[in-house]
Amino acid sequence: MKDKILQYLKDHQNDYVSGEMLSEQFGVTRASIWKVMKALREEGYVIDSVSSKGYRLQSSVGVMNQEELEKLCRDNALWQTVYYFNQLSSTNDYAKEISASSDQQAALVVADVQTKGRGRLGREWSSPSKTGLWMSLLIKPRFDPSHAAKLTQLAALGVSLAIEKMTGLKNQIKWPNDIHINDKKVCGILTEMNAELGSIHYLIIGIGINVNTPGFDETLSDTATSLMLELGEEVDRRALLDAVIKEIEGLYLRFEKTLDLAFIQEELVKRSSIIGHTVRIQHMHEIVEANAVDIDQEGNLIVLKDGVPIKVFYGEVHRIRKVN
Ligand code: BT5
Repeated sequence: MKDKILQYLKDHQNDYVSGEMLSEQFGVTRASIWKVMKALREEGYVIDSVSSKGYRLQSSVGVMNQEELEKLCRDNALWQTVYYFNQLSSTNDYAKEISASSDQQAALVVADVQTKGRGRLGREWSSPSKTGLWMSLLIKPRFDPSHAAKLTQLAALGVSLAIEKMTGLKNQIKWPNDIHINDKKVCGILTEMNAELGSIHYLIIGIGINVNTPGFDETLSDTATSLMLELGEEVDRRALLDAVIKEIEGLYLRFEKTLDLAFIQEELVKRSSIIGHTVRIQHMHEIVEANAVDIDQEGNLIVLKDGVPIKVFYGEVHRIRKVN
């Protein structure tokens, strides 16, 4: 019934509709109508109510629910199917679940809050309610698994561009999977896949963006930031979600043709927070200190160690100092 009443309000957005009329139209009590209005307001719809006139839908800007997200993704080239939840343990885990049963080639999973948001290597990802974008892009590509890591670079650039276009905030990509603003992390990306030799069963790009997070606890306050903290005003999460998907989609469709990152290599280097710096890279138990000089067409980080170039595929990177 809620959906029907919402549709009615949308169809009559220029008029007030009385509670009495709605209760007759939908065959429910006035108290039920009041409850529906309360629920819609909790979802973020702005509904004006005037005692002598009734209710009027003023705005749906920023509302995140199944219906609004379906509308948003209807015309997407790839990610048209949406699964929206108030709460999930992890959008990546849910994307994994549906990957087995669904024969869809691509799907988007979004949750308002994650109770077990994950970073790389099982680290915790703080995903408080309604303040961030916690989303996963599921895709079943036909290319070889060796290309998969490039998608993290592709997604990082997509997020970086979307943030800049929507908010004007300058941001940097910290290879391989973070977006930083003023040296603090605003977004993390977790790409996971299930594959066998020569073929990918599914690939999931999990993206977490701190959008309207008002502050962080002491474990994160020195290293994390949100768009709202940087901008000084709230950002429309739904519009940002839309921008992120459209950017990534555009990049992905170009990437599919050549399966290399030559077309974005320059941009990745330009936006990198570590190129031109001495960095410490940790991968498994190995720690290397070297100068980060480039990102290649495969999305690998190229560092110079004692003048010898080394290709880095994966790892934890800490920036130490600028190379003179
Ligand atoms: C990441 O891992 O940065 C990948 C994060 C991916 C999160 C998305 S949300 C949607 C999807 N579903 C999931 O379950 N995950 C994905 P990593 O590079 O390992 O960084 C993790 C570290 O970032 C933690 O150990 C903390 O230090 C820090 N951290 C945790 N939550 C944060 C937050 N909200 N903002 C900034 N830093 C955070």
